[in-house]
Parts: sequence; structure tokens; C-alpha cells
Amino acid sequence: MIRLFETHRIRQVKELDGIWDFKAQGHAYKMPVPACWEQHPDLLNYRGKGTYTKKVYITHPGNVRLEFKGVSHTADVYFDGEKIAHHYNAFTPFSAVARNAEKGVHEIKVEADNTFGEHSALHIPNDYYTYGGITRPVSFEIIPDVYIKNVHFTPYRRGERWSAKIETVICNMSDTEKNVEIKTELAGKETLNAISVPSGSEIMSEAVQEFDDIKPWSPNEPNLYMLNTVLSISGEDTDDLIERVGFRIVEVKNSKMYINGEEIYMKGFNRHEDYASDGCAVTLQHMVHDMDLMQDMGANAVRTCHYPNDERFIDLCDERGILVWEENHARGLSIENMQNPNFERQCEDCIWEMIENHYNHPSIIIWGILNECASETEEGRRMYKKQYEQIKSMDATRPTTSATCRHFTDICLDLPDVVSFNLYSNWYEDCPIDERKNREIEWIRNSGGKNKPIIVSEVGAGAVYGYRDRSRCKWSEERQADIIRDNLEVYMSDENIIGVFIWQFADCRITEEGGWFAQRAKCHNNKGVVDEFRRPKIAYDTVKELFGE
Ligand code: ADA
Repeated sequence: MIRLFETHRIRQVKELDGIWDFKAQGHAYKMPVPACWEQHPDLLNYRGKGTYTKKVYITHPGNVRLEFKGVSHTADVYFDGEKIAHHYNAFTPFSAVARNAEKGVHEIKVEADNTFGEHSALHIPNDYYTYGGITRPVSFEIIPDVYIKNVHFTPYRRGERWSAKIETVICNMSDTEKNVEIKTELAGKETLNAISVPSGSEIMSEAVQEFDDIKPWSPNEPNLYMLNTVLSISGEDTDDLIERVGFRIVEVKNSKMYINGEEIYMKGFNRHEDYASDGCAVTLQHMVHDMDLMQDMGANAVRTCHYPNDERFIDLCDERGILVWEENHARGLSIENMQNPNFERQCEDCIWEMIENHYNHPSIIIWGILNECASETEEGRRMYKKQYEQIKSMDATRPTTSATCRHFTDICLDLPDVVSFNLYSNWYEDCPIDERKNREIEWIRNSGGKNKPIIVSEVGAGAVYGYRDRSRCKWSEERQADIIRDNLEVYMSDENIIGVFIWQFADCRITEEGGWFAQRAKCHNNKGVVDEFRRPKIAYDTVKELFGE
């Protein structure tokens, strides 16, 4: 399943979840897709390349479009031996088209690579694991020469009346100009545009529509609507795309954030896509389990640390009214890391793919970038500024932020709409929490963050699951619960702060390389309030008590 709803009724779509042939290190395997290759006993720590192959049958000649929701971390895709795509980054989708495929059997080959090195500026040894494989779903489509590339939905309100702008991008792969009609249907209203699409080009068609009796999307009432778009040529319906949208407005004013005019407060978790037996290829069942646990603890928000998430998880957030901070892929990169010659382009591609593909999700209310990167440097500032500008050029409707740990030295706080900081009082730094918080806020207010909303993007402590100790020493479950309690009580009672995200929801695997092993028992980040199997620690009930209030 690639989304939690059907996305096409006219376009032929088949999902390629299942067993693929796989080869790595000279051995052959039958490998499930989606999955991490680390789930196989031979490949538990394998960092290298692996080749997947799959035969597909086409009943009529046509253009094949493959959509990969995630390959970790680099993919080269071949169709009948011809290379049709190269993609870097495990966490963003990409597609590839093979034109004029004949009826019969064809071969899809994917060479996946999860190695570290200069070619990979974002996937580096880090406090999370870079797995290998086709780790998210794959779909196989037959598309006409002229097809719908994507549809973006932008709601807005005048008084109590809702309207929306619907932007449809049409791609013409044929060698002649085509006259097409684009019909949209949403909430009982239809639009119709006729446009000409020159050969070999992409044209965006815009429709604006007013609506009646709309039920807005909000955390408490996450109303969703299906947006059906159909493309017709000479009166024949030849392609379609179904999106799911919500009517909601996100605003930042008076140092607060609002949805549809209602002030919001985020009680959230940082959640890595990592589950003990799944690796980063978290199954839908485990996504739902994670969501059930977070909501059981009273959370209303999630931060997709530190990369764009599987779209099915964002679909779940849309359905449940969970507020999402989605961010591009970066964690703790120094200025030397950011000077990797591939860094800026790989960030730009990640931001483009994140927004291009996730734009319509009402649950995403803020875009984040560059978690704890070199925002204390002038060169880092240049890159932060460039990335914020890219986001605003693609989406002016959502605020921006970045989680900083460059306390008292950050020179980028004037750039985002919302200022966020990571601070581990009484874990990494034993100090009076309230006093330290006040110093942080005072510094923010005087360093570019004046009148901006403030989010505590990370707060927490470590505990090894099952380690209880009446001394309440660090790494005991008792101490983790104490530290989380003490921090939440301070942060949740400060009116400067509009949200707090606990680091982190669940324990996650980290890379042994890069010296991380020395700070991370079991080669895991053990700051989850549940462990990697989602077994709750004492802190689970502490969070439930404090978030549940
Ligand atoms: C940082 C970082 C997280 C995690 C955390 C920790 O704030 O953003 O990814 O590494 O520290 O566990 O120390």
C-alpha cells in the first residue's frame, strides 16, 4: 500500500510490494519489498550495494511509470537494462518513466547503495542508522503520453467562506502539442480548464473555486475531502489523480501559532522511523501502533526527526488530527560536513521532493530544516537562508523553523518564522531548569527571535529499558521519568513556549562508526519513552500524566 487511499481509478496502477530477487556480496536472496536488507541474518550490519530485480508483465504497449517512495540511500533504476533514474536520499520519493514499452515481460532492476563517503553528504555515521534497501513501497503504472504529474491544493478563507486554489501540472511526452481538458471535483464543486500543452513540456493549470458548507480540518475535527482530477483529450478521460486534502489555515502572529484562528499548543514526540525488526521500513501496522501509543500518552504532535517521513504515516496524521513538523534530512552537521560539495544540492533536492510530494497534507503545519547544523557560522547562515528561501518559494502557506543547539552563538534566529531549540537540562547539563530556560529565552528574544513563537524541539533523557535502580541514577528508568517530568513542568508552564517535543518516542539504532558506540549503549539511542520494541519505560506514564492534563 503506497497511500492510505486509492490515488487512481483511470490510470492503471499495480503495487510491487512482495518478493524480489536480490544479490549482495555474491550471494542471492529472495528479499521482501519494502524492507531493509539488514533483516536478513547475513546482512545485519551490511554497508554496501545490493541489486534487486523483478519481472513485470505488460498486457498492452504503453509508457511505464515507476514510483519509489524510498530507497536507502541511493538508487539506480534500470528498465530492461536501460538506466531510467538515479536518486539520492532514503527519505524522499522519486519516479522514473520508461517510454513505449511493448506488450510482454520486462525487467526492473534497482541497485541500492547505503555506503558512506563524500558522495553522501546527508547519510553519514550518526545518532540514527542508515539502513539499506527498497525500504518504502513501490508502484508500477501505465501512463498515457500526456499525464497528470501532480496536483497541489491551497485552501484559503474569506470570513467564513472557504475557497481553494487547485494547481494541476500536466506533462506531455508526445511529439505534438496536445489540447487537454482538466476537470476537478471536490466537495460537490467542479472546475473545468482547457489548456494546450506543447510537446515535451510541463504546464501548470490553475483553478480557483469557492465552496459551501465546508467542515474545516483541525486537530479535534480532522475533516478530509477527496480531490479528484481527471484529464481528458478529445472528450475521452485518459488519466486521473486522486488526492486527499483538508481546509485549514496556519498562521503565526503575536508569538503564537494558530489553526483556523484557534491558538495551538504542541505536545509532541520526536519520532525516528525505526522499529526493532523493521529497521527504517516501518510497517503500516507498526506505524499505527506508534500512533496509538503517542495518542494514548496525550500527544497531539510529532516531529519527523530528522527527515521527511513515509507518506502513509503523514496520511495517518491527517486522519487523526496529529500536528506535524516535517523537516529535511540533516542531523548535527558541522560546517565541514556542510562544505561537502554534494551538501547544498542534496539538501535542495530533499526540500524540493519533500514539499512537492507532501504539500497537500493538512497535518503538516511547519517545515523544518538542518537540525543542529552549523548555524553559528556565516557560511552556515548563507545555507540556512538559501534553504528557508527555497521553502518559501515553494510554499508560502506554512511557517518555517530549525532546531538549534548553538546556544548563545546561533546567528540565524532572525531567518525562520518560529524559533526552536534542543536542550537537555539535567541530562547533559545539570542546572536549574527554569533559570536555564529563562536565559535561553532571553537570548532568543535578543538575537533575532523577538516576538517569534518558541518551540522546545527536544527535551529528554536516556534510560535502558528494564534498568530500574532505587538510586534513580542516570540511565535508570526512574531518573529518565524524573528528568522528563521536571522539564515538562517548567516548559509547559511558560507562555513564551508554544510547544514541546520529547526526545524521543522510541529507542532507535545508531551507527557504530563515527564513535557513536561510546555514548550509546547497545548502539542505540536510548532516550525513547518506549524501547525499540515499543515496550514502555516508567516515563511512559509520566508523559501520559503531564500531556494528558
Ligand atoms: C540532538 C539531536 C538528536 C539526538 C539527541 C541526543 O539534540 O538532535 O538527534 O542525537 O541530540 O540523543 O543527544
